[in-house]
Amino acid sequence: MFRDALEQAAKERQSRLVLALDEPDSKKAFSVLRKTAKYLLCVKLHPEMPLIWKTTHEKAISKIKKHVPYVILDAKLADIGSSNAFKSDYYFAQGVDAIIAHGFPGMDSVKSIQRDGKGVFLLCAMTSPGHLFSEELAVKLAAMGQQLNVDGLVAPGNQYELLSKIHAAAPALPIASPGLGTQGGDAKLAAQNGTRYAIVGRSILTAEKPGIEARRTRDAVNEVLK
Ligand code: O7E
Repeated sequence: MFRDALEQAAKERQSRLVLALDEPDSKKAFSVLRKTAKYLLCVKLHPEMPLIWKTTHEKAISKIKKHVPYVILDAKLADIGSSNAFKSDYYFAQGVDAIIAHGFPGMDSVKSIQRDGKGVFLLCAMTSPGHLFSEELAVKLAAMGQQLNVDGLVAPGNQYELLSKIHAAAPALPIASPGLGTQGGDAKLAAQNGTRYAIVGRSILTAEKPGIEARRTRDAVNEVLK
């Protein structure tokens, strides 16, 4: 499973840090990637980013993979099964290793993204203020993820109580968390509450020394999870 490959890579690279490559200037984006790659596990990419960089998905993904082993696509797929299926077919064919999906359209929609050797992360709640994911819904989504045996969950690294409830609802699944740094979450506290992979964008992308910031975040997570 992709889940096992990611965990193996985390051990080999001694990093559980996922860079959210949310930089519209491709030169800047790849400069940060070069400076931080040795501290990263992998990259999370929005599907629009290659278009913003005026390139193709295939080219952008293969360029990123010169630095890190995996690209997780933050497509947040939330459609009926047949549409989720053709979207994920396309993205996996471009070199994407895993896709992030919403669970509220139901189990069949998520199932239609699952492929041998490719990953699916299920989003259980969001980091944004005023989000509409109640604790009840978040826990239900986590249980759905466990039932579907997805590769991991996405849960907010800036809401520790909700994060730990999501973790308790699906203890077998690794959690990837955004919401760290700029959105107020602390990597070490998040890791203590269930985060296994830290997703970080702006606090690294805008740092004067992105390598130092990436190393600091990587070390904070590694202090909790060896
Ligand atoms: O705040 P930053 O700059 O560290 O970036 C966080 C990234 O995580 C950014 O790409 C944003 O789109 C994403 N994200 C959240 O910030 N909050 C969420 O609840 C969910 C995501 C996300 O990545 O969803 C799938 C993992």
